[in-house]
Amino acid sequence: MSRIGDVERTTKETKIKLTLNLDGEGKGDIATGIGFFDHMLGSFARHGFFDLKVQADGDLNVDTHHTVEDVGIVLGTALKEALGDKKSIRRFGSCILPMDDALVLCAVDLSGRPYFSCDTEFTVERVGKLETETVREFFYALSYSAGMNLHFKKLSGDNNHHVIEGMFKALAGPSPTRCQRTRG
Ligand SMILES: [Mn+2]
Repeated sequence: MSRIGDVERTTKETKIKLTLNLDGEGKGDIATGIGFFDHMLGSFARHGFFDLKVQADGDLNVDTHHTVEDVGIVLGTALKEALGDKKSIRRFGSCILPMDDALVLCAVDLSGRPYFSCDTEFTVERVGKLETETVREFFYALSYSAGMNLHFKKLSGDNNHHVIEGMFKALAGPSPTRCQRTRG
């Protein structure tokens, strides 16, 4: 049984096509027009052993907000679709992920009830082209469209690139959203 979500979404602001295979090999094929965001989604795929394909064409002439938020909506929708009836998965997962100076906690419950809590702060306005305030928008959109309870806490860290990357890796990491089947 394949656990794949395949979603297309077009609005006035963005046109997004995304495929998520939960039982992949960690391959990312990602083009959002925002280099740092591609790097983050690639990390998420790699460390979650997901195959993730994203083609996003958004109104980057405005800013990165719509594109980042809408990729969150579409990724959450694809995750929900891929999980199907969620039979035999581990619902709960958590991870404390170190990334050099950054230490990030992520906890997930794939309960079907969306909730989002994010206790991370950033000290720069953007990393690369990505506005740091959109990081919160992305994970909020993801948690609500996937129907999951998602918590982040920054435990330490000064480098904004590392903190954000720590969030994406922690969500992918050891158990959250790996959505492993239980064995035996
Ligand atoms: Mn990096």
